[in-house]
Amino acid sequence: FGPGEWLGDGTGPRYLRLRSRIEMAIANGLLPEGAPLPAEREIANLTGLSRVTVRRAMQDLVDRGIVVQRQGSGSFVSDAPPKVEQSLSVLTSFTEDMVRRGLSASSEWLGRGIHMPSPEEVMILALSPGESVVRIERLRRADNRPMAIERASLPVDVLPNPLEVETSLYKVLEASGNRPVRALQRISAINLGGEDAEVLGVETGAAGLRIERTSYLPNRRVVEFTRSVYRGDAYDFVAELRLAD
Ligand code: 16G
Repeated sequence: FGPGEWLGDGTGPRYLRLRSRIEMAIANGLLPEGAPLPAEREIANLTGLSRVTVRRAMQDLVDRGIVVQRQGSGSFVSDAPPKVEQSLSVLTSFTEDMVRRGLSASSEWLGRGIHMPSPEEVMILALSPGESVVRIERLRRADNRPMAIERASLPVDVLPNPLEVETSLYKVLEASGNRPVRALQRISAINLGGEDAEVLGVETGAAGLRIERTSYLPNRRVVEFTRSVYRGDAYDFVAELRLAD
């Protein structure tokens, strides 16, 4: 861009206009993956914007994973795809989340079948004696990029035929009136190890998130207990906070 063209003709806060200008330059290949960005000071000189405005635009790009900053060597256009932002306050399915973002969801089966439950499954799913459990284990992909491994356990009567699940588990549950309406989720930090790291395509020890979701029907019956591991570099979980009443 020449001087003065950095902001475009739009309105709105200057840092947002600068940010979208940089995003556009990245999107149309003017700034390719891995390309260095000028130093903040240089951008400020070029554009006549204040350092504060430039820093704010850059910080936004860094927060979104679009730009990476390397200590001592400056800022670069990230060569990793941007993170997926996932809301923590709505109960949606993986497929719905991806479709909403214009990404295509797909799954690779790692296992599915009907089993004798473990003591943990009996407890969490509140199974009656002798009741079986359905386990489905999938690698979830967004636009072919591995995002998470999900291991779900369900009481067999809510999902009598696990082979019915094509891409979306919640779609099948919905069709039989068993879609969960409430869920509790616990998120913890982990280092991805062994097979999980390999399946997700990351180095052993890479950062990940473990998420456990227990989902309920309106009558408070547990429909699903899912333990997932997410790639730490693929997801940002976002929650809206309000003042307590
Ligand atoms: C989400 C849920 C998972 C659920 C799945 C259904 C988390 C951490 N997990 O990935 O518990 O089974 O959605 O998605 O959000 P599906 O309908 O696409 O199979």
